[in-house]
Amino acid sequence: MITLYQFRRTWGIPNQSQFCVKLETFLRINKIPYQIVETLPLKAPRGKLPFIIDENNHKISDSRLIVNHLRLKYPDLEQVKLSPEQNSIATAFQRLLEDHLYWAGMITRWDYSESNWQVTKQAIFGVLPPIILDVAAWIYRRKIKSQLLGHGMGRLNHDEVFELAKVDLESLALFLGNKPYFMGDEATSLDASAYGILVNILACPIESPLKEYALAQKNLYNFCRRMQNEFFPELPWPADTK
Ligand SMILES: N[C@@H](CCC(=O)N[C@@H](CS)C(=O)NCC(=O)O)C(=O)O
Repeated sequence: MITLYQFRRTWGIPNQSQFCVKLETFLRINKIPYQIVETLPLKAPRGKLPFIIDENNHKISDSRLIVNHLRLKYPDLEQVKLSPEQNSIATAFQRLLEDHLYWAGMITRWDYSESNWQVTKQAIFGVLPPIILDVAAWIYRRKIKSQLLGHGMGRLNHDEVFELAKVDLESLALFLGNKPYFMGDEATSLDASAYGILVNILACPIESPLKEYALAQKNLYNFCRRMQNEFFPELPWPADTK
């Protein structure tokens, strides 16, 4: 059985890591059995979560490469067989989500406000003893801020970040429209990715104009709630529990 290494569950959503939600959702869409080991990225092969150890004891990291590996291994994965054109659209949206909107979300957690940072700090490092917690969180925050500068998103002011991210959200909302899933009637890896990034913006306790704008896109909100109810029925939708 596949072993999935990821952060512990938090906030009533599958994971506070967008990519861990993505991969676990992909496994569930495709009904691939797995077991979870909770860990921190320090122990990950590329210093990032998630990663897996497969049935043959191969360690594979990066959700994109893990998905590719699983697709080769199980050729019948995902109920939907997309056309080449649909595939190219799905790839472009996946990149928008994972390589652009994701970073705007990271700004809200690590840089935007002190209160968001405190919530983030507890969610990630709360498993550590108090003295180690503060030091680890300080070192990590510096590391993530330098990643934000490296990506370029961290060189913009917050208003500029949110303006750009709003266009991402608008594009996603327009493309989803009234469809149940992004590519039609059945869930694909794009839905796993979209749910992973979006649920971590609109259903977690990180307050910002980005969250407000995402919540205002009703179809994106309903999409996330539907995905969670369908693929993580054991986790009641956070907004319904208030
Ligand atoms: N491209 C990677 C991204 C994974 C990633 O960024 N994971 C974050 C958590 S959401 C992480 O572990 N970051 C730790 C770090 O950068 O030090 C994937 O698709 O798996």
